[in-house]
Amino acid sequence: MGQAFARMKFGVLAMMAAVLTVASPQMAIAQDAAEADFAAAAQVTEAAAEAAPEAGGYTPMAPTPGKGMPVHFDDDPVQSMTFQDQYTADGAYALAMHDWLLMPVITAISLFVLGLLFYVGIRFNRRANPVPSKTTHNTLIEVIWTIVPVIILVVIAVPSITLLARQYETPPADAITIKAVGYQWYWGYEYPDHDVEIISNMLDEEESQASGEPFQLAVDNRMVVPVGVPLRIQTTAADVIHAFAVPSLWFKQDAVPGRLNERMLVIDEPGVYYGQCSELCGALHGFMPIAVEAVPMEQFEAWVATQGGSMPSAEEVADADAAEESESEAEPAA
Ligand SMILES: [Cu+2]
Repeated sequence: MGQAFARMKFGVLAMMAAVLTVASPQMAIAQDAAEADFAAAAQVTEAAAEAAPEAGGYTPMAPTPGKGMPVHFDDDPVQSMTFQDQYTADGAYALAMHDWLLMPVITAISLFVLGLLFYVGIRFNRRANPVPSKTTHNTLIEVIWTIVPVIILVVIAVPSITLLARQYETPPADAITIKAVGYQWYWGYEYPDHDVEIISNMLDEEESQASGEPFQLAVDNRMVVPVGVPLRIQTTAADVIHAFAVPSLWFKQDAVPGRLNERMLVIDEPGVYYGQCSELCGALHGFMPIAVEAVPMEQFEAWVATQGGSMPSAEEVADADAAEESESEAEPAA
């Protein structure tokens, strides 16, 4: 029995190792990307942008193929089945946790249990083992199968709770506020600090092809934000529940009528990041995409100017800081 157990352990370990090396780490929903040739179309857009720069120094950024958008199975089968590349610190943390902790643990446990099933079926069937053992207790095995799962759960819980806490981090007082409002069936973006309000509708197939963007993700007016600084993203809705979700920014938050949800977002690098409404909200739920364009601060200022808004003055920012401080001072008394 001891020998057989040792042999089985070796077999299971070898199988685990084999599968771990081949296993594709991720399974996620692959969205159907547009069929247009992004690369060619993007070049056209860039050329057009260079030829006719808009007043104020802002020109819409051409999306980078494969960045901030789903990848088609035909282009890259593996990438099309995984999470999108991440462009926020939280996203990178979560993706690493998935790739290097959760998938290996899940794979190992599944293979271990599968191996045990095979072992029992082969070694202890009626023919191979006509006189079954009457063992009812084995203290050592019982201690192991209690302690090992506890250790596995603790090992998962620590980074998991860390990630949860990071996602609840409150934005600093000087974060730029953007309120995303879900409507049936489009998004509105309000910038209360800048007096800007835009409405964002999906482009139709010809329009998105012309602008070199993926159809059903491209919009007429993007949510333009500065890169590398904290953003206070607030979500709400005007009619039914929507959800503001951008996979490559690790951001998904319900937009609920009569309620203001808030989460901090810091985007690592400039780019166009696409998302979709992610709460069934009616007939055109699938046709209210989100496009976030992260640009350097000067570009953002130029964009605000083209929208007829203005950057908040130094006093306004100081006022916001002071208000926040007095609020946090008042809190313990209340
Ligand atoms: Cu919706």
